[in-house]
Parts: sequence; C-alpha cells; structure tokens
Amino acid sequence: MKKNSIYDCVILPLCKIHNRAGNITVVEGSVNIPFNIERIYYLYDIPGGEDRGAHAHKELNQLLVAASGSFNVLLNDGQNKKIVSLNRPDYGLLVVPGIWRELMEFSSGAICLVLASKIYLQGDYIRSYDDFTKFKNVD
Ligand code: T46
Repeated sequence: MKKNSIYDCVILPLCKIHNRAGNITVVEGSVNIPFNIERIYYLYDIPGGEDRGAHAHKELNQLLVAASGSFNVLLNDGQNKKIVSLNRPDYGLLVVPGIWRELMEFSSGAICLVLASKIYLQGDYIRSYDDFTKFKNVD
C-alpha cells in the first residue's frame, strides 16, 4: 500500500446492457473488479463548489463511479499527481490503498457511487497530509 502509485489507479470499463427501456450496468466483486465488495455508499446532494475526500486509505480498495453527472478526482501518491474526470456510469475509477484523493467539481445532481473492499473502519483513514507523506516514506 505504501508503494502503490497513481499509475495503479486505472479506469475500468464496466458492462452496459442495452434495452429499449434503458441501460443496466452490473458489477460483480472479484469478477469484473479486482476485489470483493463489502460495502457500498454514495455521495449525492453535493452543494456547488464543495469538495469531498482529502484523505487516503491504508488498506481499502475502491471503485468510484459517476452514477449520475460528473466530477473530478485528484489522485496523489506523494510523488505524482493526476486528475481523472468521471462522467459515465459504465466506467469506474479503481483507487488502490495508499493514494491521497480529493473529489471536486461536482456537477449539479452528481452521484458518486463507491464500491469498497472493506467495511467502514475509522482507523483505515489517513486524514492529515503530513501523516500521509510519513506513511508513504516509512519502509
Ligand atoms: C472516500 C470518499 C470518496 C460512515 O459512518 N460510514 C461510511 O461507510 C462512510 C463512507 C462514512 N461514514 C461517515 C463518517 C463521516 O462522519 O460519514 C461521514 C462523512 O464521511 P467522510 O467525511 O469520510 O466523507 P467523504 O465524502 O470525504 O469520503 C467518503 C469516504 O469516507 C471515503 O472512503 O474515499 O467518500
């Protein structure tokens, strides 16, 4: 986790099953994403201009999906940074452990669906950027 880089965080195409009445996307843990799903949560009703995240996880793997609307994710491994734009419900961003993330520029009505590999554990969060750089630099 300490050694993970932003290059381990990739966009995963998800299936999209067409129907005359609309589309459906199915995600199966350890089938089309590389972890089991223990928890699902979603961010919504985000006021204009508000950011979310600004933390890292020690062990948690996540898939972030723009289930509706769009937003940007800033990924930072302590050395490199990149911004990924999410705006399609049939693509997910894999965020591996040990990556600082900030979610920003939510469109009106955006929904960020998160599939997570573990239950909620406060101790898994690194919420201070100083602590994050120390975590990444300790062998
Ligand atoms: C992440 C981004 C994308 C719980 O009680 N259980 C949960 O499973 C979660 C995710 C949150 N909470 C509580 C903890 C806080 O009192 O909900 C409140 C807001 O959580 P937080 O400030 O961590 O929210 P975000 O949007 O900054 O971060 C969340 C996830 O926590 C995080 O894992 O990567 O969404």
